[in-house]
Amino acid sequence: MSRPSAGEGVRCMWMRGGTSKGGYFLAEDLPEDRDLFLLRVMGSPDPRQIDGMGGADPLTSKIAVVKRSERPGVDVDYLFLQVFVDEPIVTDTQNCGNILAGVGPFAIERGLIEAEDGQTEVRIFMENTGQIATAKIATPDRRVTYAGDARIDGVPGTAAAVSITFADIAGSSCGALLPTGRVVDVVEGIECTLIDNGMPCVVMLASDLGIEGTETPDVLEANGDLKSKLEAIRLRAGPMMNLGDVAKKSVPKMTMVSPAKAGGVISTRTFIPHRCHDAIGVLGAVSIATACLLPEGPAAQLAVVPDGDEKLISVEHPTGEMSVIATVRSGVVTNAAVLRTARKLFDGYVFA
Ligand code: NQM
Repeated sequence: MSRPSAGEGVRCMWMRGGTSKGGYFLAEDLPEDRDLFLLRVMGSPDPRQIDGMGGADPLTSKIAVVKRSERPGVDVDYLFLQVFVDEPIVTDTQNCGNILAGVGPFAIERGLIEAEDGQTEVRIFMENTGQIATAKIATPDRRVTYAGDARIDGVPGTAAAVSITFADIAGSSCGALLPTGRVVDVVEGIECTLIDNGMPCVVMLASDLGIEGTETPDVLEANGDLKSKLEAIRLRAGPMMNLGDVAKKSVPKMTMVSPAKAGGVISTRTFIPHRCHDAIGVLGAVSIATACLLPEGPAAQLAVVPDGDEKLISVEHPTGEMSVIATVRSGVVTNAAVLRTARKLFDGYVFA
C-alpha cells in the first residue's frame, strides 16, 4: 500500500494518556520518513517546540503507533516513540505506561476492535518490550466514553477509569529483574538498585544524593551538581543493565527515594532522565514498587510494606501518589495493576 506523503497531512488523534500527552497514529497512516516526520510534528529539536505540537516537555512529546495484531489472543500492537524535545532523536528504547492508557480507546475509535456493551477488554502487545498489557475501557452502548469519576494524581478533574494489568514484565528491557544479579550495586560511590520490572530504573536514597526528597521538580532541575551526579551514575549504570551506551537513550530512569510523607509506602523523585518528572511513570512506579519488596536495598530499607499477597503499594511523587497493586507469589511480583484515565483531545490531520 502506498503511504501518504507528510505534506498532505496525516490522520492523527491527540490524547492525554494518564499524566502524559501525545499523538496517536495508525501504523499504516505514517509516512516512510517516520522519524523526520515526527520531529516536524512535535517541533523538535527546540526547547520550546514552538513550530510543532509538542509541549516543551518529554511528557508531552510522545507518540503511539497502533495496529491490529496478528498475534494469537492479542487485539492490537502498540509501539511507543519518545520524541526528544531539544535533540533530533526519536527513540523506541523505552515503553510508556501512561500513553498506553489511550491505546485501547484509540483502537476502538479507529475500528480496530469492536466494543462490548459496558466495558471492553483490550489486550495490547507492547512492541518496545515484547510484553502484554490488558486494559479495561468504559464503553456504554458500545461507544468509548471518556467521562467518569476516576481521579488520578497529576491530572485535574475526573474521567472514565482505564485499569491496566501487566503480567510477567520483569526484565522487559534488561533481560532480568536485577540485570547485574545483585540487589545493590555501588555506582560512582552511591548504593543503587538496578531494576527492571517494566521500566529500567536506578533506585537511590535521596539522602545519598544530598537532597531531602521533598523538593519540587523545579528546585531539583535547578540543582546542577545533582543533575551531573545523576547523569554520571546513569551512564555507568546503562551498560551494567544491558542497555549499552545510554548517552542518547531515555533509559534508565533515575529515582531517588525517601520515607513516605502522606501515608504511602515510599516517596520518590524521578529524572526521566534529564527532566524531573512531575509525577512518576506507570512502569517506573511498578519497578519502584517491586524494589520496595526486595529483601534489601535503598527502597526496601525505607518502604512500609503492607501484608498479604495482594499488596497496594502507594508510590508517592511530587503531585500525589500512584497506586500499584502488586500480586506476589513466593516472593516474586507476578502481576501489577494500575488505574489510569485518558481523554481524546482532537481527531484530525497533522501537517509536517
Ligand atoms: O514509566 C515517563 C510517563 C513516563 C513513562 C517516563 C511511563 C512509564 O510518565 O510507564 O509512563 O518515565 O519517561 O509517561
